[in-house]
Amino acid sequence: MRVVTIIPTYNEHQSLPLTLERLRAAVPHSDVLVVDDNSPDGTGELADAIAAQDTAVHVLHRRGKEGLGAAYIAGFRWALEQGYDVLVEMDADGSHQPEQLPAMLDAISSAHLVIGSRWVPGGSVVNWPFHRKLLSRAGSLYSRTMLGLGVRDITAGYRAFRRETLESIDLATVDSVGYGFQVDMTFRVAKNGLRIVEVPITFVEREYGDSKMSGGIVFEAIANVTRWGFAARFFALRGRLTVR
Ligand SMILES: Nc1nc2c(ncn2[C@@H]2O[C@H](COP(=O)(O)OP(=O)(O)OP(=O)(O)O)[C@@H](O)[C@H]2O)c(=O)[nH]1
Ligand SMILES: [Mg+2]
Repeated sequence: MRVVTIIPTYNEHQSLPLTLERLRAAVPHSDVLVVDDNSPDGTGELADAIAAQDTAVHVLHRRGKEGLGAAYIAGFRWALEQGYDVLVEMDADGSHQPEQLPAMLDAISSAHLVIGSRWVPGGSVVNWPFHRKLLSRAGSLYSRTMLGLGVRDITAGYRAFRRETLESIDLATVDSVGYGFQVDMTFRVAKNGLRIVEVPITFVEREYGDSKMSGGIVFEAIANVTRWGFAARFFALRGRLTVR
């Protein structure tokens, strides 16, 4: 099983080296792809320097900041072309602990998508204020209800996909930017009738650097989920009417 861990970065020069060091120690058989959006703080150059010392580390440079979703789509395309069997998503900021990846990789042998989940028994969040926890849980609950999915942590960004799962999705039509991207991908995997498994993780809030979370990202997610939810109901209804 050839595994690659894709790490999108924007201004993560303090966090990235620590995350890479931990990842290479915890899961030495996983290659790494850093997808940098031309970070002004030099994260891209730093990633190049690390890649020059370690042949398992690769770097994809993009022209400018286009959001998490676009960075992942570019990373997926690269990794599929390179023939990887399992594609992992991981944040650079230390929130997703590399030491918990082996448990997720164990689970991918019997699932199409594994989600590292904060909101299943055994999962947790360290150092988040009450309002962030509430926003995350409420966002998951709303998305789950609107989209009719059983997933508890639908916005989670720590994931492992089998290559067939991504091949079953038309990546060219995925244009969500922030958390909406994670919800969008989950919904598409579920609609394709594939198996999603949640593995508990301990999510640790970043120590260094700034969050890229914004009101716009939250709004995009809520608006999209509402639209998708109503569209799914409309098509289901129309399907029933046609049958009659
Ligand atoms: N390439 C690229 N990476 C991004 C972009 N936006 C965010 N990222 C990266 O995606 C990961 C998650 O972003 P974060 O800013 O940590 O978002 P978050 O986890 O919702 O927020 P906090 O953890 O509270 O800071 C990090 O590795 C970021 O550097 C982007 O536009 N392009
Ligand atoms: Mg983060």
